[in-house]
Amino acid sequence: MDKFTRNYVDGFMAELIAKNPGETEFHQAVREVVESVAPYVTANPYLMDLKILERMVEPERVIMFRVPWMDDRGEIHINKGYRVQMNSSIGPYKGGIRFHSSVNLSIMKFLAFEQTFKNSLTTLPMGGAKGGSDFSPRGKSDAEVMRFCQSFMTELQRHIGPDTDVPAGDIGVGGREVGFLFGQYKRLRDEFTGTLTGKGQNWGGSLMRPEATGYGACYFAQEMLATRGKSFEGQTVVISGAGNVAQYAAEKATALGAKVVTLSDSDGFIYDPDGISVEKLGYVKKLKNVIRGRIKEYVKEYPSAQYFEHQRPWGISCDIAMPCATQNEIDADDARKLVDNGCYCVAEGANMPTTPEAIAIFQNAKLLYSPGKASNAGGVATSGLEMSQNSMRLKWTAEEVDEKLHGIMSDIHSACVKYGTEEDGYVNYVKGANIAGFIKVANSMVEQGLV
Ligand code: NDP
Ligand code: 2IT
Repeated sequence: MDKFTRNYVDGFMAELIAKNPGETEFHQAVREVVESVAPYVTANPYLMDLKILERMVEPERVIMFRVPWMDDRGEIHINKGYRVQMNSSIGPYKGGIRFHSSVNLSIMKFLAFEQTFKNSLTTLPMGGAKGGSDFSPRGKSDAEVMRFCQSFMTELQRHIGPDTDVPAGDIGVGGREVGFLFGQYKRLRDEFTGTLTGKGQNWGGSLMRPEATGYGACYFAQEMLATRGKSFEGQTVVISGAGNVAQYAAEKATALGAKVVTLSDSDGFIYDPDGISVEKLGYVKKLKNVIRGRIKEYVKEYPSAQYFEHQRPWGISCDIAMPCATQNEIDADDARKLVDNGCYCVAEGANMPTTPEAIAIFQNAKLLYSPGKASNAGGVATSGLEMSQNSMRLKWTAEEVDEKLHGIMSDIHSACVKYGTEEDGYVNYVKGANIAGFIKVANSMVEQGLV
């Protein structure tokens, strides 16, 4: 990076931090993008004159609201509700809703910012947004979750709509929560539209949407592996998380011939050296989605596996790692362990799971490393396909959706190669994804004037 561009990045980041104090995850996400796109911006000075990057980091709208609800014992609780509508230059706002105790404005803004570039990469017309609450569904009854979702939607419904903003799931928001949210939306607005995605199969949901993020991450990894003449066949895969993304990443990796040996939750991880077979994964799905239990129960069912309390799985030797739980779950020590143990491919299912220091370790070691905004885009892409089906009032077959998903992941990979290939031939997928995602949004903003 030349000196002028370096100064531009440093000045930009200093101003961002001063204007958004304490929002560390947001700073981290912005820095990653700005480092990638700054050479393009300084080479096209009209983008600087028009303050495109400055506009991109200021959300078009932030909605924050009170979510009061009553638990089963009659006690009242107050949670915070958020919707960050980051950028609508290429389509209606689109992005998931997260219910987790850690949710705060910084996390909402980082996720909405990432979503803007991810959605641009999908090639579909979707802007960027994210929402959520510091409510944790963990340990709550179905009735409590329903009352919470109804209260949350009572406020959110005035800010969303099929051509305005279309939420979906994320951590803590799956089929059950989308159902309760949709029911309340429909009741208050008196309209049956595709305003949420990830809906049930009987009421507008797309086939393959539950599978899409995990499957898409594997399709993306397949493309990366192919650049080195490799495939999933016979490879050992370490996966974190045990939720929606992790389950379907494990399912597809296994179907493609790999052996998946770990899954985790926020309490610890399980290591099954024999591999988590289709049958064992069926047990995990029931455990997590129906019984809503903890991953440690796996070792009671399958005693040849081990449970490691309060640890992450990155010390287990593998060929391919797929972080599918949460942000900053791979730090520099974890990255060193992965590299030292022979891991050569990291495909992110989660959003920003790797710290900047860990990314540098992967890239210096020339690993195949893809950022979430590229490799987990299959989820929101299939949400986009659900929106299309809802608008047309028809339903595509699973094969049709899967084929489109596959094509989109392959196109995202090509875009990363186009913009991210370095002089020595190494594909910097971070750079590629950021520049490819940025150009489309930036050009759209230029064309739409100062708004
Ligand atoms: P789920 O709620 O279904 O699963 C989340 C999993 O991650 C759980 O096993 C959970 O464990 C674990 N987890 C959550 N928070 C933490 C934490 N702070 N530390 C350790 N483990 C944690 O969510 P998803 O599978 O939908 O989401 C996983 C990741 O993928 C997130 O980063 C999300 O943003 C991203 N993503 C999701 C998409 C989707 O379509 N759902 C699309 C694209 C990205 P526990 O039960 O203990 O909380
Ligand atoms: O981070 C993500 O891309 C999601 N949680 C999915 C968003 C969506 O609208 O399907």
